[in-house]
Amino acid sequence: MYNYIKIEQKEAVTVLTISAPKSLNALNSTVLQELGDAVSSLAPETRALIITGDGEKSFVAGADISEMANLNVSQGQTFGNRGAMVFRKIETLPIPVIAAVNGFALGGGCELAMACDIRICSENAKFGQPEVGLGIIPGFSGTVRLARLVGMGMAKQLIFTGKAIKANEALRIGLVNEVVPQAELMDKAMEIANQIAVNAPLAVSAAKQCINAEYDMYVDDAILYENGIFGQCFGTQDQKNGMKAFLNKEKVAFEGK
Ligand code: CO8
Repeated sequence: MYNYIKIEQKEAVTVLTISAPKSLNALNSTVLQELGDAVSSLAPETRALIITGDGEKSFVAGADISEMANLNVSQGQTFGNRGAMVFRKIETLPIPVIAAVNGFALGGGCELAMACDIRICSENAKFGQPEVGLGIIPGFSGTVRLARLVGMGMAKQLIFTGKAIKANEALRIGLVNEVVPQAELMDKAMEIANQIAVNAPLAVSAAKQCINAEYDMYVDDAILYENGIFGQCFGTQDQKNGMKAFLNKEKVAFEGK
């Protein structure tokens, strides 16, 4: 169905693999289009999405440099916007998204990982924003998200120098949550996804919506926003079933209602 995207459904978890091996999974327009289509048509039973790259060398080696080389100003903006919109779609999906970073996450690859909710990586992973060495800036929202994740000073150093960092440094600065051996990467991603998938889906989704929306709000507005969504949880069957099961010392299978 797709040329560059592989989809595997493992019960409530979808694994999406970007596969453009000739260019280390670089993002050309078609890959971006397919990525956007794939995340828009996930199976309805999906409660967590894992995004990874094909092979053991690269997650995504960036936007496709051969496609960008001859763009003019407006074409550059169009290309940047295409990636930015797909990544925003991922960031605002109603389910959690885990990036399982299996190698190079450079430029658009690092930006894709940052649009995911949770990042784990293999020991051989490398992260960086090398764009200024190509005469451009991060254009898939890297200047927006990197500072929010690792702080302004570290983000500026990474973007101004263009230097890549290893997995353990990414862990130290908070760019990834966990580093594991390559052979354990997908098991670890599945473990986290399954821990999410057993919880009440509407509540998980509401929590994601709150964390995303409240991050940039004035604290009193954020507290009010959370309160509104918290109250709505009590209108769900999952809340009734979850609390009843706890009080009766039973297990609950949430229905997402
Ligand atoms: N685009 C296109 N092709 C690529 C890319 C890429 N980003 N990365 C690797 N490739 C290709 C190589 O050209 C090579 O192709 P070929 O075999 O035909 O020569 C193949 O993949 C294998 O790559 P290497 O031989 O270079 O493999 P190495 O192991 O020697 O090096 C590296 C691996 C370090 C990852 C190296 O390939 C590299 O530096 N790649 C480029 C990394 C980079 O600069 N990424 C950022 C790109 S810019 C970007 O992402 C901006 C995002 C925002 C865009 C906004 C638009 C306006």
